[in-house]
Amino acid sequence: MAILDILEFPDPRLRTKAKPVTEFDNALKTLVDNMLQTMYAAPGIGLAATQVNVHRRILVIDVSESRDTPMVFINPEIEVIDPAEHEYDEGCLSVPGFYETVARPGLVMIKAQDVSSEHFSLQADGLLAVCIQHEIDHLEGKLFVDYLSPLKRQRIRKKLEKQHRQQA
Ligand code: GNR
Ligand code: NI
Repeated sequence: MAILDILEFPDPRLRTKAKPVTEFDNALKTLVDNMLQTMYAAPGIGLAATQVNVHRRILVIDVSESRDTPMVFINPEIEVIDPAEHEYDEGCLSVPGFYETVARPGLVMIKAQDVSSEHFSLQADGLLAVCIQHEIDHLEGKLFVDYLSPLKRQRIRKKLEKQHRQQA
């Protein structure tokens, strides 16, 4: 297994729209294992393939307290069940160190495939609903900072660009 590098805002590669997975092969299983290891090591509650510069529709999530309930979503589709929005203080491994309130629908239905291509569906509320929507946004090239005011987004961008310059 391997820990993968995570792209950070404002890296333009985070704006890539991911393509559907068509081959459910061993390379997919290895990528999913590496994404899970990367998510747990970070630590994070979710990771989209986009964040590790793989532009395919793959998500991993674990919102359990005990960190022992990995969930994998391939080619996820989302349907809003209850559009009433819930606010949550969101963070992102691609926007390290920043947390801001984002409002999203509180109840959604997810249809996806597992690593063996089996179809499944799942209703999600609470933190799982927040996380799934945050991750599906990544596959569309969208980040939680896009929901903030341009001023807040620019402040975050400048701070991260400065950090990246100092690391270089
Ligand atoms: O680890 C993460 N925590 C988190 C907290 C609130 C809302 C969303 C998230 S997802 C984030 C991991 C990540 O960046 N996934 O894309
Ligand atoms: Ni994120």
